[in-house]
Amino acid sequence: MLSDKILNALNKQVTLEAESSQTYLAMASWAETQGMEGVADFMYKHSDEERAHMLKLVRYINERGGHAIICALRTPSTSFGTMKQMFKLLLEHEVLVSRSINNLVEIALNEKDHATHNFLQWYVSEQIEEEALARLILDKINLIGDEKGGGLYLFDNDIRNLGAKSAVDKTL
Ligand code: OFO
Repeated sequence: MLSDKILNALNKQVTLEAESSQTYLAMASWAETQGMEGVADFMYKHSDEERAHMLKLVRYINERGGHAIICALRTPSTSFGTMKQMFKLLLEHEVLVSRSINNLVEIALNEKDHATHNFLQWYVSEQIEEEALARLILDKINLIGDEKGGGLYLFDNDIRNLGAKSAVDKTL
């Protein structure tokens, strides 16, 4: 059985992962309208991944005798300025998610819920990867400089491959 404290915290994480998926879907759609097909592909995949993170939590909560609650979500922005601004937002969001996961781990420890603590380790590793990937992308954007012309075209292609590569990595 899950304690009320753990159940509430896990349900908050369900909403946060769903909001991540929704936000990244909005970013994908915006990038597509900017002609950035590689970035759009990458963000569509990223949005799917966040939905998978949410589902994993939903299934775990119910398996442990709790009730996973599906809530209404905040409406994400419709445009994101420049690619650099968009990926900066993405990194900030991932840092926020990491903080939330760390907080959950702490609650699980305080409640002596070792099963949940063990379950959350997957999210701890995932957050290391997600933050590193967002930082890598920002480094690439900084290398382009003014975000105009050929550099942006190459960046778009590069990100598409990065998405494909990270999807392969995750099956290993
Ligand atoms: Fe679910 O890892 Fe990103 O937010």
